[in-house]
Amino acid sequence: MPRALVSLGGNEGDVRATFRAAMESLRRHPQIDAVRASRIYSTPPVGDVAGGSFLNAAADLTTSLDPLLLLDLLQATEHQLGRVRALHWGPRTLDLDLLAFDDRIIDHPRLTLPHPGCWYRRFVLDPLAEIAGDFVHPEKETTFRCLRERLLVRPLCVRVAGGDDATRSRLVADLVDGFDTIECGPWESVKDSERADGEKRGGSPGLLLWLGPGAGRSEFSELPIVPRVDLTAFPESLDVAARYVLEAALGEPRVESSFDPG
Ligand code: A4P
Ligand code: MG
Repeated sequence: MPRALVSLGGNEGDVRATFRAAMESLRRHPQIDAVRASRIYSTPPVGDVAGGSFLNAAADLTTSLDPLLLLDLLQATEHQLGRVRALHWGPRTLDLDLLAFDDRIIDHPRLTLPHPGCWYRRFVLDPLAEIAGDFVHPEKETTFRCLRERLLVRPLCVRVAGGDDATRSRLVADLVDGFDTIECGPWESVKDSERADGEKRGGSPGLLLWLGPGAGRSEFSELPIVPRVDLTAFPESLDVAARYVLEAALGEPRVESSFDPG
């Protein structure tokens, strides 16, 4: 049976009880089997309107549902457990994201797989690595365990590519000012030998932020696959998107509790 990975997040109400109810409802579904849950983590909120700190967890399951039907079920579960979609990225009782479904790559108006943020967000990766560390991210072609470990290096090496010289320099300066656990510079300044060596070692830099152009994407496709993030795909401005990516990659989750089977 196909294997699916799901993330749980929430920062409103009794989130532990909501997570428990969500897990019970997944376990009860006749087309879902073998649900394993991670521990629950307390995580710093990412995003300016996200609200207070979050609890996050992950689930690893097998299912005979197809990906869109599983998404329908996750959304129905969010709804039953009190989720109101008032504000994009706003505070929520429960967010259930489908992170991956076997090795499927899907670009559908309702479903992007793998979930675009799943490989650099510590609030997703820490719980996930605990229960599905060996699962291979189908685009990055490396395991979730490795994707998490790459982000633990301090200072984290961040490179900025694309855009014009002025935008790139301004963003580098802002990020150096805003984050004291990174080492940041333009990608273009990295020597070819250093790049080749880094790629051989599994992909230095830790993160490679792409500023565009958004159309055509030929230069983006030449960047190393593991660390690259296309900031033009975010609805926010480039500097806000960069800040969100770094907050998500650097924010340290803390184990809060074991999943209480209820
Ligand atoms: N959608 C597309 N692909 C997927 C997928 N793989 N899984 C569509 C789930 N949904 C997917 O989602 C918006 C639309 O995405 C849906 O209509 C669905 O068809 P949503 O759940 O309604 O809205 P959202 O959750 O506000 O937006 P989004 O983009 O999913 O936000 P994220 O990525 O979930 O981030 N900080 C901490 N510490 N912990 C968190 O959990 N979460 C967020 C929200 C921000 N900050 C956080 C956390
Ligand atoms: Mg969501």
